[in-house]
Amino acid sequence: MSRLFDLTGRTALVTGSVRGIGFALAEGLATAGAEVILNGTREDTVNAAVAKLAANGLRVRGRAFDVTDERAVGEAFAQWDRDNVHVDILINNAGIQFRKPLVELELSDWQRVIDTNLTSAFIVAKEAAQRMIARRSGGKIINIGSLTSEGARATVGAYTAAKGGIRMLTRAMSAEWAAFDIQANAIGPGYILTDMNAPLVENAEFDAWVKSSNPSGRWGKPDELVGTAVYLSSAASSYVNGQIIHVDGGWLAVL
Ligand code: GCO
Repeated sequence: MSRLFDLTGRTALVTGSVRGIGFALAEGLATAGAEVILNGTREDTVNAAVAKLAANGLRVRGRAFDVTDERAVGEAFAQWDRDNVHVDILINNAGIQFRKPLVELELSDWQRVIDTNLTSAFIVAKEAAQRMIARRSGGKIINIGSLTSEGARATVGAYTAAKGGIRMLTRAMSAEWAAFDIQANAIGPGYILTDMNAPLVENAEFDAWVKSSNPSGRWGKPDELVGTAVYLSSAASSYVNGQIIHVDGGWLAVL
């Protein structure tokens, strides 16, 4: 049974993995046996995250690049081609949040959120899938969605549009890539204790809303997403495609 979830011999790229959910997923996949490539926009924070996991004996490497920059993404994959490093598992986790009512939102801020949270998933997955198809190796693509992939919250309109797009882009990926034994799925985190959400946790009213809106009565922790990520990265999900698995304490299951 354990072989079913064993990622030994696989290489995983986790975008936006120097902290928070991405870092937890990188650590979890490495613990499950994968060699993991960490990513962020800054070399110093990527190196620090790599050092932290390597100190625990995990097989990790890092590369700093902007996932919204098509050229930088192409250069990263070209370098891995030269190094004979093949991405078998891609977790499109990179994302930002920008909270402002739509009527006040600058187009530049809208575009930045869409580029980082949605377009980057296309850019990076395209490079990865091209190689998976050419190698005839199959592969795993896991996009990070959200509660806002299913429902909207006021003041996070760009994020909601992007995460709704992630839900449907995941289905589009499975429509085109399942025939090549590439399983594309998504994980929808609930409200998770991360730096991005710190302002919300510290807001007593919002904190109470989160706790009263899901039957678990609490915020989730980044490492509570690891099991689903390992499942979707492993042979255990070889016939699962185009799905979004919500890890939300039951939020979306109840009235
Ligand atoms: C917000 C939060 C949300 C959560 C998450 C919920 O401002 O509402 O940042 O976006 O982080 O996406 O699934």
